[in-house]
Amino acid sequence: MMAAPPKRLARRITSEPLDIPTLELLEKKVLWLATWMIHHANHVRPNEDGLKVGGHQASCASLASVMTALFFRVLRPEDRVAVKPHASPAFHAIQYLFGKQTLENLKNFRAYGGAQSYPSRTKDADDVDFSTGSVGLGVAMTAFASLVQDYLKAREWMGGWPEGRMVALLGDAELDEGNVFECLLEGWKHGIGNCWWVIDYNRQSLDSVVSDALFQKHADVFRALGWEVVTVKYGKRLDKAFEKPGGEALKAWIDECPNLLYSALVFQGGKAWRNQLRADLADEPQALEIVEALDDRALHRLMTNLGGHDMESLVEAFESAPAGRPVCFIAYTIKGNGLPFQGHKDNHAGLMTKQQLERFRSDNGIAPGEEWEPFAGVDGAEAIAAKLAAVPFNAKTQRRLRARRIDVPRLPLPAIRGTMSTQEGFGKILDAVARGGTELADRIVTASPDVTVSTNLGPWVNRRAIFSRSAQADVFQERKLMSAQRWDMGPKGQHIELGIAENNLFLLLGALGLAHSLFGERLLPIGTLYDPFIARGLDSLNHACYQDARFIVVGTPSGISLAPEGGAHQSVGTPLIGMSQDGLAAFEPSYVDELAVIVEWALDYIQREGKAGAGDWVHEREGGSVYLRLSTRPLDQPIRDFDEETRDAIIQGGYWMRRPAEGAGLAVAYTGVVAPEAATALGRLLQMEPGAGLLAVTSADRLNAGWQAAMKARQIGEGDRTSHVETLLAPLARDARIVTVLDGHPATLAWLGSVHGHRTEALGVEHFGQTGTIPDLYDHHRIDANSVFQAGLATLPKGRRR
Ligand SMILES: Cc1ncc(C[n+]2csc(CCOP(=O)(O)OP(=O)(O)O)c2C)c(N)n1
Ligand SMILES: [Mg+2]
Repeated sequence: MMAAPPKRLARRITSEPLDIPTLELLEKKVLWLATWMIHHANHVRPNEDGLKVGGHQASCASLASVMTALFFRVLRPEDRVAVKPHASPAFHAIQYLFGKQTLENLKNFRAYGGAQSYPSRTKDADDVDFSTGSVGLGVAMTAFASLVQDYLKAREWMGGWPEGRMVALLGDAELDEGNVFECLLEGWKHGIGNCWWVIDYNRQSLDSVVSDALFQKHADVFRALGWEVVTVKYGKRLDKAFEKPGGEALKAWIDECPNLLYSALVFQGGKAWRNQLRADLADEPQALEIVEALDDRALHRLMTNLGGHDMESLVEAFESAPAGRPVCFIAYTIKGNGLPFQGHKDNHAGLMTKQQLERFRSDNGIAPGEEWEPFAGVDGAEAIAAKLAAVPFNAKTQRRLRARRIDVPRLPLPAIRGTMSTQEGFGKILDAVARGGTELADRIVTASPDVTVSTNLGPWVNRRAIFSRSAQADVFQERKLMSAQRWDMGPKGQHIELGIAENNLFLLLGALGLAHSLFGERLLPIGTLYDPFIARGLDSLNHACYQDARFIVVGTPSGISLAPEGGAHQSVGTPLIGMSQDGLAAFEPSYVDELAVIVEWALDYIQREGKAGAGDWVHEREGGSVYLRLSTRPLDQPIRDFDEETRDAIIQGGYWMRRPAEGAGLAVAYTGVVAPEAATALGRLLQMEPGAGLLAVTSADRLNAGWQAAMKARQIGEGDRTSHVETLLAPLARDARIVTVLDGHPATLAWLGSVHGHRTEALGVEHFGQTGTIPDLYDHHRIDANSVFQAGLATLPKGRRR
């Protein structure tokens, strides 16, 4: 009989925490449900495509005790948790027991629309705080979420939402990811307050067993960086055994046992333990007495009684941990604990066979057909269900918060004399906002990985100061030493200065960009970095977007237009990253007035309720993050006032700088800093094609996305919408030619020819690493005015060339 998940009873925080026996019972249920969920997906559900479905029974088993202790007893609703990605089934099982996950989703684990393979904020229906999947990133997010909480607390902005612990449950192999240590350093610099990392120390990764002494090094690193380290190594049964005569020798044996040997013995069980211990402890008769007093089953139970599987030890460790400072728990665990492949070095993707599962089911006292029943085989199920409804973590129905929208007034255009670059313009726009004293200005937080000054955030920082939990004056200013930068630091500062690690910028933007949802307070995060180094933090950027975090990232300088700065700093592919990154609207304006329109829109766009999830392609996203690709190349700025239509066109991705005549045979389309080259070339081409047009593409990304969405909608008969780019290119003749150019990969704009089937010559940068002046490099890569002209000429029928 299939039963619904436990009914929700009246919610209140009980003063009586769940006792150890109840927790042990729940732990079994979590392990059973997680194991069964994976088994069902792989062996029971019809398989339509012949692919292995997968899932990680061993990794779930490793963390089942820790997760039970935390979710059912220790955690509070305000605590936010990043769960080890491949423990997703254990997480969904817990949510199911809480009544926050449906049976249907569990049955559809890893299937379309079902519970996700790795916990997902955006795709899962249950209460995921941080998405995980790419190991190491969810972990680091908790450190930055903790920093964000400190930032909000310093402003007394935490409203009615209590301060919580930012908790990561991580696999030990996640500590091989460098980004984890990058974030530890940053966390130390900022003195993060309330962060817990619980390491599932099963000494196994995907491929094998990890080196023995590594962990001592890790513990040292944590301590050196201000963390309290709590090791939960032995369970209570082992603790007791160690107190007996001979216990010390037994303890020494365990402590010295190499990881590989311990794993093998765990897998082999009682007899193997006995043989090994008889051989190794031959000189320790008292220790052997402890061993010989137990039968094989009891000996195995004792030798595998690690702290990470001992409910009492875990609860004790969690409940006696210090408050208000970061704590790292090293919980010794066994990968696959309690399952047939426990300890086996190859168990990472191992799945139990049907026979093994049958046996496990009957060992758990579950009758066939009652596999999904939350409390099958348990006496007093009603009473346990009632207790679950009163578990603190389950006490608030709504943990996903909302925040008020911050009004975005019209941004004034900075005073422009002569030439200016978009990067400089950006600094001036932000400076004007800082001066304005609006609520908008107060809610902006900036961050930069050691390129604050060189990306023009200096003026903003001078006005809005640097965030630090304690106040510190700028000594250079105090001593009246000449400096353009005034770097006051204090709790009210609005710029978070990071070390160079770009991963940290994106992880911080991710955490800042979730403040509305995690803490109920709206922040408007803006991060700057050199455009080429987006690649360094790309996985973290993707991770932030996947969580639907909201922020503006400014990549500057970009392309080859930083010329003498040299090849190692050039970015070629970032426009394509901007186009392909889901959840990120990419813009590359040429002029500062366009930029002002985009920044104003972006500050609102990052606040809009998104429509993440299925159907993204049909309905254009309503909100998301924004990427601005800017430049240090100064350009003559046009003097003009945009009408509303042009402002809207800039946001949709493009407008005509020179409108083509009806039936024109040629258009030049450009993006970003090569606007003057495109304009000069067009001037020459006009002699041959007087009706030719000049198209400014401010966002290839949005232009393309609008086109894709309109095409797909038409294909499935959802209206006859025409996209912006289709409208823009409509005046061109059927056989017109398009020349595209940008300081970036030519594929960014080459697709424009597909919109109405126009032959297109796409210019751009395909090669990396050449220094020189702008004329040298534009000529070298064929994006100078002459090259654009020649490309245009090449498209014209022979008789029309002059
Ligand atoms: C960035 C990244 N690289 C590789 C993987 C593939 N992968 C998934 S889990 C895993 C090993 C995990 O070991 P550990 O963190 O110790 O967890 P355990 O399974 O032992 O609980 C690997 C390599 C991944 N998910 N993310
Ligand atoms: Mg591991």
